[in-house]
Amino acid sequence: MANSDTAPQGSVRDRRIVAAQVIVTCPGRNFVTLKVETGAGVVGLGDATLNGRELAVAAYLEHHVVPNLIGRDAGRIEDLWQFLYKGAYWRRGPVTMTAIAAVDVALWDILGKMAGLPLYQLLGGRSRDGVLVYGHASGRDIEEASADVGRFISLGYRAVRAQCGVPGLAKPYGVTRQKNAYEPAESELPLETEWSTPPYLDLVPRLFERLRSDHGRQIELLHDAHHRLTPIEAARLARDLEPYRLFWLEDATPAENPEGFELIRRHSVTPLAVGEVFNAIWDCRALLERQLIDYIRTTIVHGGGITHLRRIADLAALHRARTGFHGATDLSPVTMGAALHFDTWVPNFGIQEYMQHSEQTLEVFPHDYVFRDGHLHCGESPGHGVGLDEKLAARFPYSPKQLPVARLTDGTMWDW
Ligand code: EZ4
Ligand code: CO
Repeated sequence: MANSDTAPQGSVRDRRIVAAQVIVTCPGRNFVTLKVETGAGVVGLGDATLNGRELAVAAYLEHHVVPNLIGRDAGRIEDLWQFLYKGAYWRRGPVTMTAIAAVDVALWDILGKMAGLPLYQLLGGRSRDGVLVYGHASGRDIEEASADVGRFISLGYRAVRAQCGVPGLAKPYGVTRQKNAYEPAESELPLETEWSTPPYLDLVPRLFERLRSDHGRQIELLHDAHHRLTPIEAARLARDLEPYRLFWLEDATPAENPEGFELIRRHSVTPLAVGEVFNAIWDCRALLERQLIDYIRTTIVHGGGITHLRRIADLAALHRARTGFHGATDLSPVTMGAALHFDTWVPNFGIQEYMQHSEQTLEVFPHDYVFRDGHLHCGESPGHGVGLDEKLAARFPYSPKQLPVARLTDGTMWDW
């Protein structure tokens, strides 16, 4: 029944899914990719990477999703989404929603290739010329962080996230020791890092005071508190940062409890961004409906794919919130490609995070998006425009890595 509208087996219009394969590769960091193929030989790719928990999604796909795909019509994107979401009975959660996203993105990719159209065109066409992105600057101290922001500006960036070492704390979030981009998942078992809020709250306003004085009022500046503050501490930081006009303050406090954001709102007009660890519209709902955030960060790979993100973006639009998709290096270039098409179309676009992948990663994932004048531009090739060099991928076997944990200086487990 589900396949009654597909063309004869093997014909050029045969949309039946004949194969689906999970490919795990580690070109510098781990990525999980789902490759779906139709009877007509059209191939679509979806990202299924969940940092530090990669094999859980790979197993979910291999054992519980792929057997359900074979023989189904790849053109029934909505119905397959509903089948995987409702049919599992066990709804939501990062593993399930990442697996659903991988299928969904692969099917949109196939649709684009069948139609001979870039994904943004299928969504409703172009709403803007390019996608404003922000890069990640960091430094061990304020001096270094400011120099790094300057480096991004000289590369053409119009928006930069700034993170900075905290005196007395080894390995704070977001600060890289090497020249390459910050990669938090660096050891097989979680690295134990130390956290203390008072010196951080003292430092961050001074960092942004310095950034405004060094780089002027035009550059957009962002900061990620990475869930480490209590609501009242977050309120104080948001208020202290007001003179420096941040584009946003991200993940100021854990968002399981939306009431925490009411406290922040009561005290500050610094724009707030939340949602990179969300995976469904239900996680976003209270924060959006109660006007508690300005940017929603839930992205395609962890939020059930394009089909579900459209709904989240529409809900955000009702409340004048805009998108600001997560774009760390632990989301593969496949997600970046799909996200850029979405960003090019979505009416309530805000900004896109852009942490550049390593050369090795980019070689494994040939792509057609380009960076120019502070913006990323999706390509015009059919689908999302990102491929996978399987031969090269096979040379980089999976390497187990987990994200760090954080403890207060007395040993108490804290939010990382
Ligand atoms: O720590 O994606 O805004 N970006 C971030 C990221 C997250 C990683 C976790 O896997 O917070 O750097
Ligand atoms: Co973040």
